[in-house]
Amino acid sequence: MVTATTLQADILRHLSFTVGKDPQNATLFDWRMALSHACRDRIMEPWFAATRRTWAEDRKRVYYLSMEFLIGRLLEDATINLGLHEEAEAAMRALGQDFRDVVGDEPDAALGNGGLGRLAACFMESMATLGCPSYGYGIRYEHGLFRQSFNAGRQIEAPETWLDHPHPWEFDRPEAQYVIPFKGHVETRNGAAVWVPGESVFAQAHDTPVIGWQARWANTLRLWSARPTDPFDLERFNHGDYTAAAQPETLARTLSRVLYPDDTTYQGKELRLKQEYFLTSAALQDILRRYLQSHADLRALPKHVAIQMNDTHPAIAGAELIRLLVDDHRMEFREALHIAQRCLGYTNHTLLPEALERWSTYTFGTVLPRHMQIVEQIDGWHLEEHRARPHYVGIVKHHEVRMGELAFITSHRVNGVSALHTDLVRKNLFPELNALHPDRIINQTNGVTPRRWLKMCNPALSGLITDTIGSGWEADLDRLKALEPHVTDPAFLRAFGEAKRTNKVRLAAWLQRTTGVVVDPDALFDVQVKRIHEYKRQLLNILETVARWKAIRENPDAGWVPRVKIFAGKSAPGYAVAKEIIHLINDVAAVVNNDPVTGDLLKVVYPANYNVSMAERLVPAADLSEQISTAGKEASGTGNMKFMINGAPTIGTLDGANVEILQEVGADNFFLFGLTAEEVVKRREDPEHARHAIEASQPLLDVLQMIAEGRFSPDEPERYHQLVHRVWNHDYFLVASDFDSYIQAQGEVDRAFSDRDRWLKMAALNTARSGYFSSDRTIRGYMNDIWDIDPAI
Ligand code: 26V
Repeated sequence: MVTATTLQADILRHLSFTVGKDPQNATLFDWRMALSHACRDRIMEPWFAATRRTWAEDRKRVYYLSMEFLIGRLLEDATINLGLHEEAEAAMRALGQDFRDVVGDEPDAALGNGGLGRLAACFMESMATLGCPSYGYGIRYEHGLFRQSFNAGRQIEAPETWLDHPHPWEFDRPEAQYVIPFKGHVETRNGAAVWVPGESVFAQAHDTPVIGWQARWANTLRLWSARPTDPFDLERFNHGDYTAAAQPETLARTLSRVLYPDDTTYQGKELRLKQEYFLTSAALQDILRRYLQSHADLRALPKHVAIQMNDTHPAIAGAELIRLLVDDHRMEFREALHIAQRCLGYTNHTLLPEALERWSTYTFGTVLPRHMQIVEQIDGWHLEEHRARPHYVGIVKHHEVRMGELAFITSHRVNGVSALHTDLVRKNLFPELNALHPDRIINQTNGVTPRRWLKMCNPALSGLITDTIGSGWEADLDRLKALEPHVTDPAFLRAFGEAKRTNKVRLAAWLQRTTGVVVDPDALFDVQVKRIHEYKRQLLNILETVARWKAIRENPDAGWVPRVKIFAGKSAPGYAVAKEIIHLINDVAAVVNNDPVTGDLLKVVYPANYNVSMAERLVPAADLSEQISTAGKEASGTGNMKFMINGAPTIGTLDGANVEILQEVGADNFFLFGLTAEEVVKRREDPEHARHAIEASQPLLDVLQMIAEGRFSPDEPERYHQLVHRVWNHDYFLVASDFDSYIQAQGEVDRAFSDRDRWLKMAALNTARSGYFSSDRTIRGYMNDIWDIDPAI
């Protein structure tokens, strides 16, 4: 039994003996380290026990390969899953510290760009909760996603430095170290291929335990850092060539230095390919070493090992596993390929053509000469197996290696991340491969962990839920259904509204501290937070904001519902159009927020540096969830699920998992608008679609004119000429065509919100019907349909 008193003693012990500080002089950081170590101690026993059981029962393990893990903070999450949250709060209070300040001192581990990386983090937590023996494999980037600030409304990027201070959650594993070769050439010796690398680095492991709900199981997140194989070329140094002498160290230091911050356009950079191979090769060497510790026959590998590729970033895994089996273990190529296929699964996360990875055969063949041969061999084999296949199907085409095709052909399952997306993967992305392998593509709709995204981030609502239906929903989110009978109970609705208001008051105070803008907690909090991308259409939202501003000014006494428009998100540093949209939002905010006519009826806020921790503040305080991508473009979305769980109805298009959200919650509790994916394709056939839509909509004409005239950029009236020109002439994402439908849906939102009981009922039904979107359900799907693993608990 852990009580606040024993925990307090542990904290003080760690403060003295681990941190080396007297309580008299301890800083916030010192207290955080002491508390983190006291919690970490309690993870060790379940962690060792899970590992021991996996070995003893010779259980199959999942290896989740991902270039990104967007973890966020770990301390509070650990206290929640250890069942120590109240004790930790009490202990810190007794020690004269504010628990919120202490957990808030932890920097986010921002080792990811957005949805794909955050999904990997939710999956790790769900696998630990379900007792699915697994390892996450990733890169221990020294610098995660850049820090965003605004200068006169423009995005500025600064390096992120999460490892500046000691990171209490990881264990260095100097004994787990592998050589990762690159470049060089391939020789044939005794009929066998021998890769003679031109350079190499070591991959060294750092392990972070991942504790599941109620500490019943724990897994490992193993992140690799690069180190030089030869620290220093002494001979070159002695000859006076100082730069060349440091070369081995330079390669190693750059390899795991920084996360690529562009998740929108694939660029074909050699360093990125090296990072991908670095992760994949280290992981596979580690997997085979572990397997061979207790098994002799590599042919049984698929019975014991499932390897999941998170998008194509680790798609070299198929070729690498074949290389290890053939070159190091003397297996025949076809047998090796068959084993690789049965081990591997591939998850696709995007249909956007500009984000699909294809390496020039030159870059690929230079960095990975042996893999180039193996890829051609795989391609040749596949052609031979399917002689009837169209000639244009294949991995290597037009001097490019297509990583999607490589991943597909080397896997036994390929999955999309929502029902609609999977459909489009079948029809548009891999139609020929799907025809050849009709059972390979399956759906696994994304989910999010309810421990972090409800229990932890929304104590007000989770308290009410537990008071109403008891506990147990944390690990069985479908139980939220039991809330449904209560949504007609005025007392419950009042309590639901109070919980939301508590969160909104807290957010309002924070917004004032960070942005200086004062907002009314009783206004409708309308939230769009995610990476800035044209297809996500933050532009549509800000155009509606301008239209609303104009309409309020023209008729201030028309009984408007006060709104706070909240935007947050980063643009890829080189994505000029997205940066322009950020600038416009900030410019509109500056004008609107200072307008005495509209006053509290409309505010626009854009707190800088959106990350996991900011999402944990925004999501519980949202009234309305903006999920307004051009239909057919958002693979799934996971933010949409977080808002739904926390009782925010969606205004959205029929895109990604919105389709399933609508299905679960019902049309009365969802503000649907816009063209469908099929209509989008149709609409683009009219080359004048934007012009036609604009000319048919006076509000849109007015808004575009105001922006073009410099109403929001008086210091530089032409600032948005290009942006407006693009809406008129190159509106690929159909902002103009969906504008009127969006305005109408926003009007519906106003009407619904002004009827408080109606709104609260909608909000509560969103929570009650959100059970499907737990990542526990998603992981069960992967375990059944892809990994063939039974839970250990
Ligand atoms: C792509 C690239 C391209 C090359 C360089 C670096 C880089 C890094 C990340 C990506 C991933 C883009 C794909 C992605 O994040 N997809 C999102 O995945 C979510 C989880 O499945 C899903 O909810 C979102 O709808 C989808 O956009």
